[in-house]
Amino acid sequence: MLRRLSLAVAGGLLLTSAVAGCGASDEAGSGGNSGGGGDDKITLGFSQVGAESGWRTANTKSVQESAASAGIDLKFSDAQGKQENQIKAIRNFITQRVDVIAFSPVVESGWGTVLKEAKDANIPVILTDRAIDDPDTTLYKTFIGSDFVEEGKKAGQWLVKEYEGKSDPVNIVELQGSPGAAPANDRKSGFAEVIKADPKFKVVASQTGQFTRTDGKAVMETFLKSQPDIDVLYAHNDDMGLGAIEAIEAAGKKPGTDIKIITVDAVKDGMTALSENKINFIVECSPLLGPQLMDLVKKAKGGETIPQRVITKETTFTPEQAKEALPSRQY
Ligand code: GZL
Repeated sequence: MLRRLSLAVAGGLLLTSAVAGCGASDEAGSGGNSGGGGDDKITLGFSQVGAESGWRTANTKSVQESAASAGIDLKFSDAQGKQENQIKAIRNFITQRVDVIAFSPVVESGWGTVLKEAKDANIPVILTDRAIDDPDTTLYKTFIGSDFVEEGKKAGQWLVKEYEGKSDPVNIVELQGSPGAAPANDRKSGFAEVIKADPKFKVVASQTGQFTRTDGKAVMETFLKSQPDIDVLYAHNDDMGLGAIEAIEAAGKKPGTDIKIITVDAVKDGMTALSENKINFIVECSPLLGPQLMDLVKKAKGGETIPQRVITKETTFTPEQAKEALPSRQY
């Protein structure tokens, strides 16, 4: 995490999340030309984490639509949440001699060997959405994505402000993202760093909900049974928060009132719950990385120098702000 932070400071380039391109995506899983599609058409091999959340769906749409708009031949692979599938996909892309490889690493560790194979094959690699913890930063050209530690801090800062001047204990339960994933590790550490300043804040239970609604609901049900007094839920993404809301309501409690809820992402369903005061605060994490990713792919193919770190610009939302933003929300 520290390495990534130094990268962020060294090469940080603030990035405005752009509008995703339009037009039907040509998901080239069904063949497409091997290697460069035609003389000048760039072929991009992209390995996606899976389809675990609303954020992921929006991210996939942004990548596919932006590739189509940019005239880039996309070979898209869905890893279904498994690192071994991503490693297999990257090896396939190398065999197919794609021009550039991009992927969202499902976990932070275990990428050195396969990325060394891509480097030896002289195929540039771009990390998108999530980072890796390998110390060898020559294994990839750039990492484009959010600062997850900052997202966790923003969640903690809201909570500190919300309970300013109060001295009663504040019992927090935490739904973590998928084990080993950079957003799970960093959203947890950023949040903990902020709330440790005041001993009234206590995380009484913390467990993974795998970034999904189903698991978020199931884990919240166990929290409600095992924790006599829950004041706050901090969920690492909207989907787990939405699952937890179902469990909270089934237990006869009012989400957003009896239990305050903070989530991360700001996808449409989360923003709708926020506008209804079922969630109290959302930290945005933009999935619309497609347009910027395609620019970086073209630059990498052309051998241009690109910043080692491209940080996506994002904000936070209160219920009032969600009501204003919803009509024009793209995801
Ligand atoms: C964050 C992304 C996370 C989202 C989740 O950039 O990797 O994965 O916050 C998604 O919704 O599952």
